[in-house]
Amino acid sequence: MNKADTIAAISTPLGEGGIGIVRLSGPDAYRITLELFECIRSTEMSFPEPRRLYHGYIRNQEGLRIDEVLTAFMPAPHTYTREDVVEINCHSGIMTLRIILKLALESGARLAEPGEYTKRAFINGRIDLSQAEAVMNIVRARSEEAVQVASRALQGELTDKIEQIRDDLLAARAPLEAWFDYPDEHEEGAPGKDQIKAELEQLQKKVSEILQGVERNRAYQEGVSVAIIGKPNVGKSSLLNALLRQQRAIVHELPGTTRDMLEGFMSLGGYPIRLVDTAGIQGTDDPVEKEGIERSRLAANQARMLIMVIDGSTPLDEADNEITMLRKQNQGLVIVVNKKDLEKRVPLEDLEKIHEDAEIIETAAIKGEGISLLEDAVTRQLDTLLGSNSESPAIVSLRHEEILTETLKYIDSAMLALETHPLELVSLELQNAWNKLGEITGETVSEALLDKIFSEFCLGK
Ligand SMILES: Nc1nc2c(ncn2[C@@H]2O[C@H](COP(=O)(O)OP(=O)(O)O)[C@@H](O)[C@H]2O)c(=O)[nH]1
Ligand SMILES: [Mg+2]
Repeated sequence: MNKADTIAAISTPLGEGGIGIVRLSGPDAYRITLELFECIRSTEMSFPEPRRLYHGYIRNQEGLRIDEVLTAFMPAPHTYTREDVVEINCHSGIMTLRIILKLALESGARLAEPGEYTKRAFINGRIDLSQAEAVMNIVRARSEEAVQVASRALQGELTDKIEQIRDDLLAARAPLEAWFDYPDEHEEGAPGKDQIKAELEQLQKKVSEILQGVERNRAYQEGVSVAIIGKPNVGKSSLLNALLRQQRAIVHELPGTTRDMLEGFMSLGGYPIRLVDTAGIQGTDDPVEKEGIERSRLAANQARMLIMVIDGSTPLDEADNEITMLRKQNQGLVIVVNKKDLEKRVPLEDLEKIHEDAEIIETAAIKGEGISLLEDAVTRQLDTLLGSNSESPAIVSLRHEEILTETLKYIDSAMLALETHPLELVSLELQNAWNKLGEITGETVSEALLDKIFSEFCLGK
């Protein structure tokens, strides 16, 4: 990346719409824009004043007016990239936007790489790397909670926590290093192991706490998958339809109607949920149905939690019990006793005895009864599974998780070294931890990794 470059890109989605924005950033942003822009009232001496919208036209090389626009000039350093930035608000038509971009490129701008504006914001010190990643997560968020999590990261919440821990790591190392360098000046002898041990324990605790928030935040960001399982004809597809409030799946009195998996998306308690309707699990000779059942098992295996449906109007049998066995350890479970509009043949007490930690809800899926109770139960299960520890800062990326896990390993090694090795090794492990953690904020990160991170951004961001 050449900082002397001026970059340009279309910063709004390409399509027909009210307004589309071509954004320029860099030392030539003003010059290039002024070559293209015919301002209607540019007679003022101070034109262009910072952060004012100017009404005018973009003209091509022949002087032909291409579009009527509003243009804002924002001088460095108080801009997104900390460089001179110009935003040209034009009519959002695919061709208008492309032509204006082309004119900017012909006047000397270079097409921005994906994420290059944000990368410049990072390189010019406006935000750190975790904040830059938060920008991407805001753009990609699929639920309100995901937006909030990312927004907290953008405001520097994670940065603050990480910097705190890095400071603590330095503080823990300082007496060790002082001792190595000037042992003569320390009449009282080597730093006390108990003191260091206490500090290391604190550090372990702080890093672990951040890691705890990981799964929950990831659920907000990427969603959780919930599989509806049960015997044929118990009302799984009806339940999917009732939850999605649309006739997504075919419901039929014939068993084996759902032969393949169907999925739908909904949001519960802020979690984006991928709801999977599966083929009823039962013994069969039909090869298509068999394949469907295999897929049901796979879906059940991959789901974060299960909604197991039972037909409340027929007594439980061996097949119901077998399906229960599909539940894995740590998998959430809500049992739905469906068809409550019919005479009840399944005593709830029996189910409660077998599934102590599951919630049991009665529904009449075809009438939409009990659905909101079911939604509450699913939300509660997810809250429990994912830990409602909202105190922990927003960790949303796998990258952060890996770094924190590595950091924890270094601190663990330091702890081990404290017992068995010379103190030099303790200090070395702490330094490793400090370096590792710096990769989150971007202080100790390689150019190649930066390129990789920013290349995942969308164009124009
Ligand atoms: N009475 C009654 N019938 C239901 C209810 N839910 C589903 N059914 C019926 O049960 C049959 C099977 O439903 P379906 O949703 O296809 O079950 P699936 O095979 O588990 O997906 C259909 O005839 C539905 O109309 C319910 O709550 N009450
Ligand atoms: Mg079905």
